[in-house]
Amino acid sequence: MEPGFNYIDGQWRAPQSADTLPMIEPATGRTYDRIADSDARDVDVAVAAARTAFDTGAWGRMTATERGRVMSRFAALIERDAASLAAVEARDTGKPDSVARADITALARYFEFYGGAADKLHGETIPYLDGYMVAVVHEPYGVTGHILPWNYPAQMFGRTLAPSLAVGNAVVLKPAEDASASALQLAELATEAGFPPGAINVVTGRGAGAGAALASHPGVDFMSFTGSPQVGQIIQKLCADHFITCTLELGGKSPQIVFADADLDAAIPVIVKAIIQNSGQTCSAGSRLLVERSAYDAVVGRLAEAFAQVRVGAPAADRACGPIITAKQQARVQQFIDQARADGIPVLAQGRIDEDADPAGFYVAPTLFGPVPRDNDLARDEVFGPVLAVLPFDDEADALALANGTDYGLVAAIWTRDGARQLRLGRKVRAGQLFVNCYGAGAGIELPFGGTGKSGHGREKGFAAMHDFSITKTLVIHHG
Ligand code: TXE
Repeated sequence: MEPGFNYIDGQWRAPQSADTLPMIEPATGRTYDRIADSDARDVDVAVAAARTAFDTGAWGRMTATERGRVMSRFAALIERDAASLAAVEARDTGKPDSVARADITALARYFEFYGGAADKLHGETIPYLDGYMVAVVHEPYGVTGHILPWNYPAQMFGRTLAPSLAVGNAVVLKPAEDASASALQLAELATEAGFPPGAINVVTGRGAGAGAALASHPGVDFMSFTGSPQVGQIIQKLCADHFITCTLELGGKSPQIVFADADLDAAIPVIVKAIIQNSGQTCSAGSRLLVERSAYDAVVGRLAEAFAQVRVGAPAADRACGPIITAKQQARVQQFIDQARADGIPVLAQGRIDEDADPAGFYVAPTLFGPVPRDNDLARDEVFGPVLAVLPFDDEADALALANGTDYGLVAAIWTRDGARQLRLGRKVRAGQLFVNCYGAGAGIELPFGGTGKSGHGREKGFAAMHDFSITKTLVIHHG
């Protein structure tokens, strides 16, 4: 890996400008290297390389089966290098070591799944007029642009690049400036796996620079963006300027609804994990807990006990939570906690930061608040940290109104033994994924994932992502 360089056309390329950005270790606050702060000229070179790979290069000439084989080889190389990739990821993001390792397994799984799926995106024929044959086929766009966040850099590399590559597109990736290390290492490894030059290009830099240049580039045919709603709107407007569409994955304020008849032994550990996982920096974090009033005391009592056990520490300490990604995000999360306290919302429990954690690291104590007033920011806004808001509800109608009472709609869960209620409510809660008596239920690479409203649009994962990354073409042949 060559920090300070971009990976374009199968080789390390010096950026046009000498500007760089620091790579900072969240666990210590120390700068350990620098990446290029690329500009529009670097994006131009990367898009041109991708275009050539698609139009006339080896990538565009490969059959779907051959593409799939390259992707499967890449999955195997990721597993071979898993230890070093996980170490890169843990240092760059602050993730606990075992979590970083699990992320690399998920990344390999994306390439395994989509490698196998590459030659299975079948079309269909449609009975039509006499003397006509109609075939519906799925074709690649050409060049897809990808702007990624910092919370799951390696996993997101798989989640958004693999389905696009499987369809046959060539890709240009702008990773988050706060966590670009694994993307650079992976781009080089992809060449070893057999991806031809230009199939995968990585350009580092700030969002307003390289990111905006990518989304507005006339040579990009489709954009995939994961990040904040504010920037999602910018991306959508930039795409509209050159008549392309985009997938937006913008986070959420996902509710878990717990009824009095729920199996609390099963629910409590899952509820805790859903908010502390990746220190709450997860788009699908279960950040709102809606509890039937009659069970409120029992639920928060058990939850508080579990929350108080949560430990926070450096990656090598392998606690449940690591640090927050940057000083800026740490301040944002802490501000939510301080404001909620100032608003008089009771703190039900807090996790504990290891005493030997570096004081210069970006640590936040996981915090459980309740009851949170319905109109408080904590009940509606995405904190993106290990902060859980508990709200009581009166009955099923009230639970539904609360669940659907934010601008988001990404994920939700219902905890109840009542089968009819599971179905009734499950169909009405606004969410792209709805869980019953579970949450997350594994990595779920096979399962379509995405949001509605402020959570964005388009679907990632499963075959749904391959459809998003392809154009449906209808061939109408008159054979007489
Ligand atoms: O996101 P940004 P930030 C949410 C979460 C978090 C908040 C802010 O609530 O607290 O967003 O995080 C690129 N043109 N999520 O500030 O700025 C940027 O370089 C083009 C939820 O880090 O949206 C990075 O690569 N690109 C989310 C990416 O956008 C631009 C994950 C995300 O950064 C750009 C992350 C521009 N003008 C944050 N400005 C999730 N859905 O999981 C920035 N970028």
